[in-house]
Amino acid sequence: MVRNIKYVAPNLKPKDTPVPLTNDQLAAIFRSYDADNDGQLSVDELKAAFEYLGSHFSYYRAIMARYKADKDKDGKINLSNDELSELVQYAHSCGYKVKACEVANKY
Ligand SMILES: [Ca+2]
Ligand SMILES: [Ca+2]
Repeated sequence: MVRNIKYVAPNLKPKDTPVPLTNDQLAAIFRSYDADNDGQLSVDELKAAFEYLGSHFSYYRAIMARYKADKDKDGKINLSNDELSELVQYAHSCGYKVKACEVANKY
């Protein structure tokens, strides 16, 4: 049974097994999606980031992320203060996984 594979072989971890992203990796990913380099993430930029993370509802995620993380309510996520950590926390709670080799290559 596939379900029990972790129990049967706890050390079996092929390189392409999807792994949860760490907060640091998530932060790096979000920073890289600041397309216009203004130090903030707009909803469109958030949407692109969530698409990269594999979200099927990237627009919804972007809106939710802004709702949760945009503390000063200026409509954008500031990448240089704790709005970014709130955003990372939100993304982390969604449980995105990326193939380990992809993350290693990119971030
Ligand atoms: Ca931006
Ligand atoms: Ca803000």
